[in-house]
Amino acid sequence: MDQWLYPLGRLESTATLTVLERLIALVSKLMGMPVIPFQDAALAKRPGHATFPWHQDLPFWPVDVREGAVSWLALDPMDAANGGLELAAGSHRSGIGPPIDLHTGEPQEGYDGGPVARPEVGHLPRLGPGDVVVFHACCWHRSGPNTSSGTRRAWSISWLPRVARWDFTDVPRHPVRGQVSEGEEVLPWSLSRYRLGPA
Ligand SMILES: O=C(O)CCC(=O)C(=O)O
Repeated sequence: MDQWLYPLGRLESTATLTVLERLIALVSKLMGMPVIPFQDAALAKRPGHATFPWHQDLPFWPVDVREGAVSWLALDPMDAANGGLELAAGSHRSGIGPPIDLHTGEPQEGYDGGPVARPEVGHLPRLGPGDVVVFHACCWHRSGPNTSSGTRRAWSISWLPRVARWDFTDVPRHPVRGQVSEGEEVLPWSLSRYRLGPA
């Protein structure tokens, strides 16, 4: 899959900011707490692109909280043939696991915990352009190979509770390191990165 980190930070489009503001309201309601966007990515799964293995997103995030959400907004129709997103319903309840190597599907090198139970069955929501699915950042998800002739694009945003702080202990190589300070609130960075109004 091709990925571009922080596309929103590079765009001048006010339409995109309107979508972001609507998503803030939606995700805050679903999470039952005020949330802030923390990173976003444009995703393109082209014909021939392979499986993206089962993983959770939270283990990749350099923060001190154990809660968060992901909004995954389809930009093209999505189905099994073009490598649609699959979610393992209820899997967030088993808590946070290790970061998964997205090439091998196995825990990243250095993981010395016990065996990792990965889901066997996924639920693939059928989405059209503009539809969004929101899931807990500990929900296991994957996508299959794109066997169709078209590109499947999406825009995903990661969301954190407003009170979250940076913690790079388990994620020392995150790209945001160097731009922020350990222990500082994520909020000011989020407001400035996403050009949102004052808190
Ligand atoms: O868009 C996809 O196929 C999967 C994306 C994903 O799992 C992720 O970005 O964490």
